[in-house]
Amino acid sequence: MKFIDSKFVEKMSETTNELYKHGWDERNGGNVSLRLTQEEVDQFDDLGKTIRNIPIDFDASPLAGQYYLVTGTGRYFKNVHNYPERDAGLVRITDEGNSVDLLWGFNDGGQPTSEFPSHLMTHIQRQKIDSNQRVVMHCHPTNLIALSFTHELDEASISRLLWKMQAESLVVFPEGVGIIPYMTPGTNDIGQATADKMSEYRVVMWPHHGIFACGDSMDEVYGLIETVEKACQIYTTIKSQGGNIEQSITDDDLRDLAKSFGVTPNPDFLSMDAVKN
Ligand code: 2HA
Ligand code: ZN
Repeated sequence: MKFIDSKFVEKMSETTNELYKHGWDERNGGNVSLRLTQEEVDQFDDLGKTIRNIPIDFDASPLAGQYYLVTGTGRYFKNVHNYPERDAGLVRITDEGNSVDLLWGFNDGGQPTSEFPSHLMTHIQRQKIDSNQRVVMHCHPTNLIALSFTHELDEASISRLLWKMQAESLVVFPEGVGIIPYMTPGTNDIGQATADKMSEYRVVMWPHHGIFACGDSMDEVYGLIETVEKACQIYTTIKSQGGNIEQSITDDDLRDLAKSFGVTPNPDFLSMDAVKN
């Protein structure tokens, strides 16, 4: 079987297209990486040899030997589903961790996303917590970015706000939303700051820029971003309806939700002491 016909390329194509259609990845905005296992890679006849080696300028040696299907730098998400072999690539992290071997894709000379440091640093961090960690996704959701201008950049305050915008929020991101300061994209510094937050969160807000999220599957991470952005959109809509909140989800309601769905809310943002019986 050829890799181009795989479910991995299909899922990458479908997801980047969905992200584009939501308006969260204008021009070349956004990037996705998906880890594949050795067994998965071994199924394909055409992944035998290295096409070329691509240097990276940070130490990815904790991921040595791992495989990542990743979108390319400068590529437009509106195009990936038509040109996956040009706009995405499958790479293997070399043993030294300072470069990747290209096994498939980037067939016009392309390279992994400019946010590859943030992706790989996040993979390193999350694999310490969750051995099933596979996906990192970055995009530019409109309402979340808007919120980073109008709301104080406080993790407790924004997490509690988003939990109260819809019943689903607390169940999908009980740990809340991490926030880093505004930082220059594409740098190792933003990568390290993001990865540090990923020790506690699966979603990190990049103020005035977008969102970084991670998890075990494409659908799960996409769904996480969708749920956060939906909560932000409801907040935008409330403000555009005049902003008066006549009634809302209370802290007791959040505690009941947590109990009912068996999730543990971040204790810094919601105490479970007062659970109603
Ligand atoms: O890939 O979104 O943050 C383009 C970006 C950079
Ligand atoms: Zn971006």
